Parts: sequence; C-alpha cells; structure tokens
Amino acid sequence: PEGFVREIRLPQIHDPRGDLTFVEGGNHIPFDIRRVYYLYNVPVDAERGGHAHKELEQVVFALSGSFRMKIDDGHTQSEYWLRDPRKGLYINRLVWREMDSFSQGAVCMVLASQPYDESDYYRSYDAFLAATRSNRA
Ligand code: T46
Repeated sequence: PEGFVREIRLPQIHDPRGDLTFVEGGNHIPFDIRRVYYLYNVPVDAERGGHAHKELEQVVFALSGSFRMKIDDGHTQSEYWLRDPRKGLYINRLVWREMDSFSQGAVCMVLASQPYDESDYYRSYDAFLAATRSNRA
C-alpha cells in the first residue's frame, strides 16, 4: 500500500533562465490524474480542508509561497509545511486534512485521482473516525 502520506519529489531543470519542474502521469504520480485544481487568493488567516475522502487520492503542491497541512490518519497526527514546488505531499484515502497559515500570494495545486464528487467527502470528523475503525480493524 502507499501509506497515508508521503513525499513526492519532482525533477528540477535549473539554468540561468530559471527553474523548470514537470509532472508526468504514469511516472511521478501513483494514480491516473483525473483532475487538477488550485487554491489562490487565500487570506492568511483562512482555514481550508477539514474533511477526508472515501476513495480520492491526491498530491498537493505549494507552487508559490507556503502553507501548513495538518494530517490525521485516525490514530496519529502530523503536520507538513509545503513550501518547495518540487515536493508534493501524496495523501491517500481516509486521511483527515486541515490547511492553514497560507503565506501572502501562496498557490496550492492539487492533482486528484477522481473528478469532484461531494459524496466522496467525510465532512464530519466522527464519521471519518468510524470509517477508519471499520476499514482498518
Ligand atoms: C482537499 C483540499 C486540499 C468543486 O466544485 N470542484 C472541485 O474540484 C473542488 C476541489 C471543489 N469544488 C467546490 C466544492 C465547494 O463548494 O468548491 C467549493 C470549495 O471546496 P472545499 O471547501 O472542499 O475546498 P477546500 O480547499 O477546503 O478543500 C479542497 C478539496 O475539496 C479537498 O479535496 O483535499 O482542497
């Protein structure tokens, strides 16, 4: 299994004109990319996330600026500061995530394994916990 979260490192091509990083489906990302979305114009005091997914897998990048992701697998909490556009955070299904501390001008890009589907969300922490208990008992 992929684990709950892990770092995904992308190549960086550096030359005097600047840096270039690329993502290849079937190579860098452990699922077929079905959707890309991005968060921007996020107020520095905003909190996003606060949910888990039943099936969706995602890889989250800070393309610019930085933010914090708090991760909870139902047992253990951890936090990650995303600030390097070469390093994504892979987040498996059944992982509760909260995001905050966005820097001014931060851009968060997310690669997702499925199209948007509201019925794939646990927006209640208790429902999420119950699902992890029955899934991993
Ligand atoms: C996640 C974090 C990192 C859509 O219509 N299509 C989409 O692809 C997405 C992602 C959202 N929406 C709608 C659903 C809501 O009415 O946009 C509105 C805001 O979505 P939400 O409150 O879920 O946004 P975040 O930033 O709290 O969470 C999003 C993703 O939903 C989530 O999967 O992991 O970014």
